Amino acid sequence: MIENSEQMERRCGFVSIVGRPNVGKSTLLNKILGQKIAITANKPQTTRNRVLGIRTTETAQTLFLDTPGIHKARGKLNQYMVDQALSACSGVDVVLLVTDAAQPGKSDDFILQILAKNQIPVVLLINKIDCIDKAELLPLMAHYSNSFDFAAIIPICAEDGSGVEDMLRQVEEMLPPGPMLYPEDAVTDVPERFIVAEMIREKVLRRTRQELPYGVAVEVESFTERARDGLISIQAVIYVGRDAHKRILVGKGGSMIRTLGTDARHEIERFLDTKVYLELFVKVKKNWMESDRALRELGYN
Ligand SMILES: Nc1nc2c(ncn2[C@@H]2O[C@H](COP(=O)(O)OP(=O)(O)OP(=O)(O)O)[C@@H](O)[C@H]2O)c(=O)[nH]1
Ligand SMILES: [Mg+2]
Repeated sequence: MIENSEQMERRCGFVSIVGRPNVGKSTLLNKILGQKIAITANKPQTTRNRVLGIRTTETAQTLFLDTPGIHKARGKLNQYMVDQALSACSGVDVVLLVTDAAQPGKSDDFILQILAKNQIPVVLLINKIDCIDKAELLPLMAHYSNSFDFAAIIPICAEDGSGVEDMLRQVEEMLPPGPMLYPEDAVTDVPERFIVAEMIREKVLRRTRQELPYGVAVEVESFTERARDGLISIQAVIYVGRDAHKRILVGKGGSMIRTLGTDARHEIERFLDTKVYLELFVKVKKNWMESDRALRELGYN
């Protein structure tokens, strides 16, 4: 009997996903969960908040924290983002440090110095291995193992999932035994409204260039379900810091905002698994990224 109940006990713990911007942290979280809850884009500084992703199996409940990319922060919004990431480097059971196989030259030394102080096991994930020759991998792994005492070094491709199952097994074994902290079917603790706002921001990120994407914030103002047919009606505001950015986002005769609306609606419908009516507005909040008050209002505090 005792042996049986011991076998039944799951492991449970927190695992942070950290690394430089754009290395594939959020792509990895979505792959782990088999569902998209974190937005991704081929631009640095996509993620701005910590996002919890919960994976429950027969043997463990692993609580993953996706974090913003760690970089030299200039400005208040960026400082908030880096603080979010750094605070996830302590008080957790395992840290996953994600790097980009194709850009190994860019140093992770700053992050490693912080991790070295915290005495938490660090697993190095060399991501985007689809972008390099197989022959380059072993020297790369050797280079990393000389630079830090990693608990493991695992090559992965977050996009197609190669190596991810193997990594999950290894990470599970590093967690302490303990009761589950979330219901078995929970995937995240962030509200649907937040994910919807993020999905709209993702579409802006993917359709715009230069400094515009970094000056965008999205707020869902209303989110209501129609009793008759379950259609969800969403009104959201896209905030920009400058008049010129508003003109770009609205586009000629409203063409850009219509495209963004269609892109976002498709994604939100997939996420909520129902028909959605989406209305987008663009408003200027002058230089909001440097205003403590505006940052607070937009949830960056
Ligand atoms: N080729 C390839 N591309 C990948 C892989 N994983 C992620 N990417 C791409 O890398 C880009 C950045 O991915 P994200 O998941 O947004 O990166 P991130 O580390 O969360 O970025 P920040 O939130 O800005 O810190 C996206 O264009 C992804 O599609 C991979 O395994 N292979
Ligand atoms: Mg991200």
